[in-house]
Amino acid sequence: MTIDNRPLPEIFESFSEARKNGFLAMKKLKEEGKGVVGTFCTYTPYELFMAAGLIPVGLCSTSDETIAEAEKTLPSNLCPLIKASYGFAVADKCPYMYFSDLVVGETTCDGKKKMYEFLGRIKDVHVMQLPQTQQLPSARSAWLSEVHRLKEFLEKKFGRTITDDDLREAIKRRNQERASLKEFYELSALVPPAMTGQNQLSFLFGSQFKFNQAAKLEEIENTVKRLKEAYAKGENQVDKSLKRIVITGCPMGGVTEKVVKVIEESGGVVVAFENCTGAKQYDRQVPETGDPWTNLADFYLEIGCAVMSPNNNRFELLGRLCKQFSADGVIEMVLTACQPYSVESINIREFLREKGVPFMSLETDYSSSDLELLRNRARAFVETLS
Ligand code: BJ8
Repeated sequence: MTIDNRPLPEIFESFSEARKNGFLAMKKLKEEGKGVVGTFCTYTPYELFMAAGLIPVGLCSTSDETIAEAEKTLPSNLCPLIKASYGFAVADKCPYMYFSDLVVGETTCDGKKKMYEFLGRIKDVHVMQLPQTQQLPSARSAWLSEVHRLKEFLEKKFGRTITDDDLREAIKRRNQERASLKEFYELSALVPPAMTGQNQLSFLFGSQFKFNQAAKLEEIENTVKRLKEAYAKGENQVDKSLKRIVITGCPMGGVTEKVVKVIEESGGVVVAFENCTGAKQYDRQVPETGDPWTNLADFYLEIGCAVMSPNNNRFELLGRLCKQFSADGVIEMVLTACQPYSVESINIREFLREKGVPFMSLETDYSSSDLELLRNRARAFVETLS
């Protein structure tokens, strides 16, 4: 491992700028003849692309720049994530979408799955049929056959063969990355946490736009080491008196970092992200023994997203994070018009009430017009935490 001597703020900067800086790296990879697959969701079995020697990249857009363009086709009362994602594709403003040879989506919420039908008019789109429950054996076998269907599709489209050993190797590599990112964010379980929530979020979000996997792993491990050293020397910048907040709800990144910012300007510090930007992706490992196809399919089906009914796994993870990160409170971010998360919010409130953890749900979109409202609500919530 090489020693990374850059100061910590610079390392964080390298991850927060990763989405922008990754454009050039992606262009180079394309020039080298690599195949690129754009994805939208945590249910996408990432390891399959790695096993096929393809480059996966997240496409979910996180700004309102192209929403007006999307609304020429899609209804305006859709969630901003769906509209922005489609808008960037149709306006040809997302280089990652431009470079993607294929887009893989899943039938998660209704808005997203119907959006893929329109996206299919301008890109090659493969949609995996995701069951909406984890509890039935028929759901497991249906999802496993969807994983096999994707394998066959990739083999045909890219002219590759994906063997069991290729998949085993990819599972191993992705597990290593998950473990190192988990070790990174678990440094915020310390009291005080080893980093701010803004730094944690931009690091986790940025990590998906670093395409050299070995170099990325080394960079994450170096950062963990540097953070531990700084913490041991008492160089930590986070005040012990700040109220510790766990975030739950819809995925974050880009413009929705505003939620973390207002919390951290109001006497709080975000210690953990239960959502798809954080623990939901990195908390567990795909088993490395046994049939790799079944292991992969089962692992992804178990993701605790509100599109599942019932969604016990979200509650299990959230309860565990509250304990591990000594949460003073939980704040949920629900994107406007997201039905799965806004309805499930009622159950989350009841669940946390039983545990004695204060809870607040914030609804927001990709604009900055509600910044003052968010700030006032965050301040009022943090003040109530004892
Ligand atoms: S696994 S959270 S990435 S579906 S916010 S588009 S649910 S209306 S993003 Fe998600 Fe996969 Fe679940 Fe994660 Fe629909 Fe809601 Fe919009 Fe959403």
